[in-house]
Amino acid sequence: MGDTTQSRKALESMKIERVSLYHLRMPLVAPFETSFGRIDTRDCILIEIDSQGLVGYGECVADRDPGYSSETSGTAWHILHDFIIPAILGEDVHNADDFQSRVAGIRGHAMAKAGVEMALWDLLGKRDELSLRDMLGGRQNRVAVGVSVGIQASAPRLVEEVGGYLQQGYGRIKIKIKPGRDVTDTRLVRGAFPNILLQVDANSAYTLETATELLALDDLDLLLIEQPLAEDDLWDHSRLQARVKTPICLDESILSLRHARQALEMRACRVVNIKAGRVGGLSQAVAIHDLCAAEGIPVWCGGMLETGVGRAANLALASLPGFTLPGDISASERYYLQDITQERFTLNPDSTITVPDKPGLGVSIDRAALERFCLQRQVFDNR
Ligand code: SMG
Ligand code: MG
Repeated sequence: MGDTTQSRKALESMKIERVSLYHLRMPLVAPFETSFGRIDTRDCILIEIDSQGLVGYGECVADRDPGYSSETSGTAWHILHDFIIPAILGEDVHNADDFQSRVAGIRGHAMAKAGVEMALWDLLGKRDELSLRDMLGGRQNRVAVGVSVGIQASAPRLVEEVGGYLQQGYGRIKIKIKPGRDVTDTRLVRGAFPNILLQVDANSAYTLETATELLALDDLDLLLIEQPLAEDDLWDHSRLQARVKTPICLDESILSLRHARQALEMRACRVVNIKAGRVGGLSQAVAIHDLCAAEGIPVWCGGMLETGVGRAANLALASLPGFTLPGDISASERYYLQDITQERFTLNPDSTITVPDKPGLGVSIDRAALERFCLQRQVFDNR
C-alpha cells in the first residue's frame, strides 16, 4: 500500500509556475576571518518556487566574493537568470534527478544548481507531507554539531573565544588557520583545552612545500586537518596525507562524486566534508555520502554560514548514518541576530541540534526580515 502511494506520487507532476530570486546581504553577529579574507556580512540568494499552490525555498550559498570558491552571488544570479530558470520555468519537474538532467548541459555553477534543487526538495516534501530528513534517508532526530572559529586578533584571544564556545556547550571546535597563524595558535588552544575534539581548516592556504609547517600539527591529537592545499590539487594532498598520521579532510577539492571517488582511490584524504552547495545539490551530497559509507570513510556536514533555510537542509543531510563526525552547523545566534526564518536553531546541552521534522525543510520565512536584507529581487512568471 505504502509502495503504491510512493510510486503514484513519484509520477505526479510539479509544474514550476513561478521562480523568485532574492539577493540577500545579512549582517553577521561578529566578523568571520579565514585564510582568504574577513567578512562582516554574508550574501546569499534565496530562491522561491511556486508550484500548484505550494511554495518551496532554497538557499544558494555563493558569497559576494570569489574567496572560498569561484562562484559568487553575482555569477549565481547570472546563471540562474539566463540558464537554470529558463530550463525549468513552466516545466513539470518530477524530482531532483529530473532537475539534474535538465541542467546537466550547464557546466559548473554547483551552488546555483544546489539552491534550486533545495527549493524543489522543499516543494516535494510539502506536497507529499514528508520531511527532508525522511526523503533523504536520514535516521537521527538530533545531530552532533560543532563550531567553526575564525582567525582572531591574537592567539590568546583565540583561546578566549574557544573557551566561550565550550562554555556554551559546543563539543567540537574547528579553528581557521593560515601561514603565520597555524602551529602556535593550535598549540595554545590544545594546551588550554587538552581533551576537546579539535580540528583545523586552512582553506587551501598552503602548497606542498609550505605545508611542511603543518607537520608539527601531527602531535596535537587533531580530529583532522581540512583542505591544506589547493582546490585542484588532489595529487599533492595524497603526498601530504602519506606524511601525516592525522587524517586530511577535503572540502574545496571535492566538487563531484567523481572527485570523491578519485580522492579516495588516491588516498588524498581520510575524511570528507560534504556541502550540498559545493557539489551541486542535496542529491549529489547523498551520493557522495553513500560512496564514503561504502568505503568506510567518515563524512561530516560542512557549513557556509547559512540562513535558517540552508541550516534546515544541512541538519536533514547530517542525519544520514554516514555523518559520524560533528557538523559545522551551529546555533542561529552564532551567526545572525535576525534570521530570515521564523524558526531559530538552538544548541541542545549534548552539543546537538534537533533536525526539523515538518514537511520539506520544515521552516517558514519571516517576510519582514527578508525585505530588510534584500538588495535585489526578480520574479520569473509563467502563469
Ligand atoms: O557555517 O559555521 C559555518 C561556517 C563553517 O568554516 C566554515 N565554513 O571552509 O569550511 C569552510 C568554511 C567556508 C565558509 S567561509 C565564508
Ligand atoms: Mg572548509
